Amino acid sequence: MKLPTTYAVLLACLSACLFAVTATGCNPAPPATPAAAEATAPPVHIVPLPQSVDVQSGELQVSGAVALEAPEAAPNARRALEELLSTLGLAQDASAAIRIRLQLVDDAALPDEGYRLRVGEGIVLVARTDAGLLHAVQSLRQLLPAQAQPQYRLPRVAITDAPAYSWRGSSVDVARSFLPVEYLEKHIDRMAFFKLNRLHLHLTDDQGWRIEIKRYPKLVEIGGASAVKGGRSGWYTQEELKHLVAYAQARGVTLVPEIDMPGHVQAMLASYNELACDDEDNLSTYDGLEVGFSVLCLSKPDVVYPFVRNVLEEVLAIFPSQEIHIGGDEIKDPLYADFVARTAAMVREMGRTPIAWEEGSVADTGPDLMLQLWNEGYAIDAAVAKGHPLILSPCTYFYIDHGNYAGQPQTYDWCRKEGVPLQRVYSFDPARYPTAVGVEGALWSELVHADATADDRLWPRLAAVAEVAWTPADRRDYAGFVQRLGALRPHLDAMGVRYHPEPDLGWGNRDSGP
Ligand code: TNX
Repeated sequence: MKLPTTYAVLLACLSACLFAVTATGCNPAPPATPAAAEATAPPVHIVPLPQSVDVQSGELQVSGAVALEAPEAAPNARRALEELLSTLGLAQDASAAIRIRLQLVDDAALPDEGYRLRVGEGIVLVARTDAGLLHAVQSLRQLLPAQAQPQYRLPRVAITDAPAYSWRGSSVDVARSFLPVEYLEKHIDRMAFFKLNRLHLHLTDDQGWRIEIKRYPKLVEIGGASAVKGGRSGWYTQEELKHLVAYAQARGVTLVPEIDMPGHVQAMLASYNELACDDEDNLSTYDGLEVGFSVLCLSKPDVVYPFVRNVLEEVLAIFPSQEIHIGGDEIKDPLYADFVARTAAMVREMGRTPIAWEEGSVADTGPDLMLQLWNEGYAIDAAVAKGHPLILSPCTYFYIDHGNYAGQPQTYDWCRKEGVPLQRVYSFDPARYPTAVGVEGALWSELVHADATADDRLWPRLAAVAEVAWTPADRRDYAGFVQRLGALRPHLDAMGVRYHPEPDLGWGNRDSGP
């Protein structure tokens, strides 16, 4: 159909404006290039929003095969790119007209995880590290469709990007209810798609112990067989965990183990009764929902500390993560502060950096102890003044065991009765805390007993966690986020994610969820 000229110009302007809005995350900006050329270019939808996206005129068409150039020193990015090409049915052929080049450069202007991505006559991905290149590949993946097509059209674009925060985390509680290795692999893939880089495994709690410790086999024989009522029991062998560590590493994700102590230890006490005080008569496994009732007998240091050291030695031999979480939440005990200080020192002696939940701030430790904030009401100012780095998981924003909406079945609301909807997660600004290293969305599993339920609670909210951690608040806006994330739905579908059908994204209505 031939449109009258004025309409055609108007339409071209409109789509160019829309496109500019998409590319910049809804910051109204004048189109940089002639409207007519942009009107035909495919849009840029990247989550988390990159530092800068410079859309140029025209597009790059790709079909059949591409020539791939990749340095030996970036094996993970190469593997990710090859996987992407194979998903899209693009062959590798050194003589193909379109070249994709992965390039490592020694450029001090690029932060560790930073990258540049240029789509012009070919595609060039540049970074200082394999991790940076991995992020570049994920951005390229988001510029392309989720599934194979006869031909691909890419916008000509120059992206420069780097994260605001180094800790972009997801924590999963596998202790209350177990998650199988296959689920965690999928979860790591999905995290990597959104450039999340820390998977914190809450491996132990009252209701279960999930990590094989060879020196203390009863921990999994007894503690591994237990779970919250209705939840899944089970445990990971050391081999499985080493496999997961490598799987995650290849995708730019670090697994951070947590052994929660000195409270939240009923599974531990039930397995090795000597860890309890002698007058303690409640030594069976536990499948209820209460917290704060069990504690290691800190007045028996000769029993407790060697046990803790032996466990940590095995944990550290599995997990190369620099940071190791020692728990420390929700327990009142006169020797609590002493326990945190001694255990943190133990981790430090072993060459790692301890993390404790925020209550650990009462311990007399150096400022290198990282604290994970979960309760905004907690007096954290002194710890901040002392310089403790903070991982931010305030429950009113990041406890995604809370509902996607108020009253969602099988969710907690003790921290926020309106639940923690997508927009709420997105509205957090980590810059409120000067020593923040990043943020982490926490999925507790008292009420999350199946993979599909975990998917519903994690997604799409973790995409908001990713953008909060990656993109500074002054560049973010919810409308732009919703538009970009909404467009990535086919990618989530292709990854098999059973996400919450979030109405804000146009993905469904409240009744269509599980
Ligand atoms: C608080 S936050 C807990 C967990 C629970 C969670 C439920 C924190 C460090 N402890 O033990 O699972 O609330 O929302």
